[in-house]
This record gives sequence, structure tokens and C-alpha cells, in this order.
Amino acid sequence: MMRMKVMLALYLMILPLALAQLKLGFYRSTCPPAESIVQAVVRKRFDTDKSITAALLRMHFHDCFVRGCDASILIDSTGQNQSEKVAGPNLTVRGYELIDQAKNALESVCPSKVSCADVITLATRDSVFLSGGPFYDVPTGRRDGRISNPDEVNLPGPSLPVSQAFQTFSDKGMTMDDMVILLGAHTVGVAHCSFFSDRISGKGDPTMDLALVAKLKGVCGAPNDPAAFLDQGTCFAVDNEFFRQIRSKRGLMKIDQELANHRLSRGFVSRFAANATLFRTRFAEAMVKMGNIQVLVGNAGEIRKNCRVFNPK
Ligand code: HEM
Ligand SMILES: *C1O[C@H](CO)[C@@H](O)[C@H](O)[C@H]1NC(C)=O
Ligand SMILES: *[C@@H]1O[C@H](CO)[C@@H](O)[C@H](O)[C@H]1NC(C)=O
Ligand SMILES: CC(=O)N[C@H]1CO[C@H](CO)[C@@H](O)[C@@H]1O
Repeated sequence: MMRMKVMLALYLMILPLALAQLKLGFYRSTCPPAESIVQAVVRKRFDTDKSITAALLRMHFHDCFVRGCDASILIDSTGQNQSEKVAGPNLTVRGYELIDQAKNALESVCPSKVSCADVITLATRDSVFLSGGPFYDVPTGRRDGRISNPDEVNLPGPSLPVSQAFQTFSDKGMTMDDMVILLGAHTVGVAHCSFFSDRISGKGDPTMDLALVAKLKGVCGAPNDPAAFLDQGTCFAVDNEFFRQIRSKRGLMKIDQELANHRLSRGFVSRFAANATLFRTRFAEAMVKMGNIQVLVGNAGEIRKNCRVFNPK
């Protein structure tokens, strides 16, 4: 009898913990059209702006690597208080208005049900697929955080050695294999010249292809910090071309190029470059894994009504 009571007590304690996790189709009963609403907004934008995929991939990364995937990146600064958005490189994160659009559409159908953190995750997933990448099921049920502090933004910089960048990733439970495939997101999008100008000054970085050095000198000679594509081959497709390019000394940023050269990462790079199927499988897996970093679930955090502001207390 005593034993049963203890077991029952234990069961009741464990139950809420067991339920409080991400799962596939979390909104199936609370907001059945949630995933299709997000998908429609992304598709509409993609029709006129293929660069939205790069924007969302980068936003998702920056969100998940600062306090976990909790939409802390979306918070606008207020008069007295600054948010993550004002921190250095995060200044070039874009796509906030797409998240607002999807959120507004969701609020009109099922108010206060779908978190902003899940909107980022789902929108990124949909844009990857539209850009020719894999489609993957992604678990949902994230909750939105109530903290967004620029001092906590500690993202790796583009000139960090592979070993130091890896420290940031392993702190989040990511393996070297995960880090390499996730950096494969640089298969789309651009970097501003200021992030790689050191590699094209003078004779140029010896690990960069000479023709690329010459080309980038031209691009970056223009005023106002222009940008160049990260993938010199297929700049709008989510594919393994980026890995082929860096194996031919055609990486833009130091971190990208070093992936192909460093003994800890080059084996992964050559496998992803050689096998498009492996790239697709591993990219999808790693995106799901990144989307699970330090998520808030259950009753933690909140479901924001407006992704840019915390709910009033
Ligand atoms: C060591 C890790 C990483 C470093 C140092 C890094 C650094 C950077 C830098 C400096 C830029 C250029 C930003 C600009 O000029 O506006 C950039 C762009 C980008 N990053 Fe990363 N990144 C890393 C990992 C990732 C990961 C894990 C993802 C996503 C899974 C990602 C996705 C992107 C995308 C898609 C762009 C292009 C953005 C656009 O075109 O708007 N990056 N990254
Ligand atoms: C305001 O500052 C505090 C830390 O001082 C932080 O916890 C909070 O999330 C900040 N950001 C906003 C936009 O309120
Ligand atoms: C490519 O990767 C896939 C998926 O991991 C694997 O099944 C296949 O055997 C690989 N192909 C080659 C040629 O190594
Ligand atoms: C990618 C990158 O350059 N990260 C920067 C993010 O913002 C912090 C704070 O401003 C910088 O220290 C990082 O280098």
C-alpha cells in the first residue's frame, strides 16, 4: 500500500515533466492550421524574394545560440532597455517583418496559441524546402522567453579558428559533425565585405583562390560595405555546393575556408561535398537538433501576442 502510494506520488511528479517537451504536431488540437498558415506566408514571400531563406536560417541560428530557441532575438529595444537586436553582428539579421506577418495571421485564427519561437522554427524549415533543401518534420511546443539582453549575445565571429568556434557549439551539445553541416547553411546568403576584408587585402589570403580575391576586391571597392554571396556556385540553393566551393579555396569568410582545411573538420567537409544525399539527411537532422537547444516548454516563459514585445505582466 505504502509502496503504491510512493509510486503514485512519483508518477504524478514525473508526469508533467514527461509531457513538457517538444513534439511533432504540437498544435494539432490547439491550432490545426498553424503549420500551413506559416507555410503560406513563407511561400508568398519566397515567390518575390528568394533571399528570405538565408535571412531565416541566420535568424534561427542567432535565436537558438543566445538563451536557447526562445524568440529572444525578436524583442525590440524600449526606451530604457536594449534588446539582443542591437548587439554587433546581429544588426544584419533580417526577416523580422515576415515573422510579424505569420504571427498576425496566426493570432487572427488562434490567438495566444502559437509561440514566436515556433514561428521562426517552422518558417525556417519551410524556406529551406522552397530553396531546394530537404523537407523535415520539426517538433514544436517551444515557449517564448521573457529576457532579451544584448550583453548575453556571445556568438562566434567569422575570423575565429575552427577549434574556438567549436567550443561555442559543443557548449550547446553540438558535435563537430553538427557544426560543419550547420555551417553548410552558408550555402545561401551573403556576407558584408567588412567580415572578410582582411582576406582580400594586399596579395590576399593564400588560402583563397586568386581569381576570387580579384573578384572580391572589385565588389568590395564600392562604398558602404557591400556584400558578396557566401556560396560562389549556387547562391540561392540549399545544397552541398558550398562544401565543394570551400574545397576549391573559394570560401568567403575565414571560418568557412578553415572548415575545409582544419584536420578536425575537413573529413566532414569532404563527405558532405561528395554526397548530396548525406548532406540533405544530415542538414535536416542538425536543424532539428539546433531547434531543440535550451527550449522553454510546458508552463515556462509565455506565448507572446506580439513577437517584438513581452506580454504585459
Ligand atoms: C561559427 C559559426 C558561424 C559564424 C562565425 C557565422 C558568421 C556569419 C557572418 C559574419 C555572416 C555575414 C553577416 C552579414 O554580413 O550580414 C553570416 C551570414 C549567414 N549565416 Fe552564419 N555564421 C555561423 C554559423 C551559422 C549557422 C549555424 C547558420 C544557420 C544554420 C548560419 C547561417 C547564415 C546565413 C544563412 C547567412 C547569410 C545571411 C543573409 O544573407 O542575410 N550561420 N554568418
Ligand atoms: C532589459 O534589461 C534586463 C536586464 O537588465 C533584461 O533582463 C531584459 O530582458 C531587458 N530587455 C528588454 C527589451 O526588456
Ligand atoms: C551517401 O549518403 C547516404 C546517406 O547517408 C548513404 O546511404 C550512401 O551510402 C552514401 N553514398 C556513398 C556513395 O557513399
Ligand atoms: C558573429 C559575430 O560577429 N558575433 C558578435 C555578436 O555580438 C557580440 C556583441 O556585440 C560580438 O562580441 C560578437 O562577435
